[in-house]
Amino acid sequence: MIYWLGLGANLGCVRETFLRALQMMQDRGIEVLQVSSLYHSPPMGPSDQPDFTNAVAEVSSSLSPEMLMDVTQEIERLAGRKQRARWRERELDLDLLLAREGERWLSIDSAALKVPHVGLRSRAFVIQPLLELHPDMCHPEDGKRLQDILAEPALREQCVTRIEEEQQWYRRNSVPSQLKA
Ligand code: PH2
Ligand code: MG
Ligand code: MG
Repeated sequence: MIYWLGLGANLGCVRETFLRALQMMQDRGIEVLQVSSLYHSPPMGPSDQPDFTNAVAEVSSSLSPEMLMDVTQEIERLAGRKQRARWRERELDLDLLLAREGERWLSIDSAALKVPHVGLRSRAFVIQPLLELHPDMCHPEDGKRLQDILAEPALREQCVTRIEEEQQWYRRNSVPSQLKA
């Protein structure tokens, strides 16, 4: 199964937190295939909190979506995430955005988990990094091109800016999976 995960945080040293989170995934057998650049954006929701840094990771795993969520929640805890209201500050937020098995997109609509992520359509800070990995990606639910969704006025005004290229923040600082073990 291929999964796309949204990484987000606005507390602590976010770059280090993201690097450690991706390393913890690899340590748990989740193969990190591709990672986007880092992006900055003003907080969606209450504005009395720091700007967020976001990125997207494409990973491969034999885990079910539910089991993958257990792992990402464990990693959020290990990153020191505290319980706060929705839309508030985060030490680390790992969101399951999309999942695909072969040619088939996964669709889950349970109380605990919704895939595709319900915010995918309205959040420029996840669409922009996704498009960096897959410029032609479409929303599985209606086939709309993510590029066209990003061009909508409500998304364009979210002011997402690329702050560090993938080679700079990730490739230079991560341990290649083939060198480990
Ligand atoms: N996450 C939130 C609330 N607001 N805003 C941006 N720009 N990026 C995020 O990841 C984000 C947010 C968590 O509740
Ligand atoms: Mg989130
Ligand atoms: Mg979340």
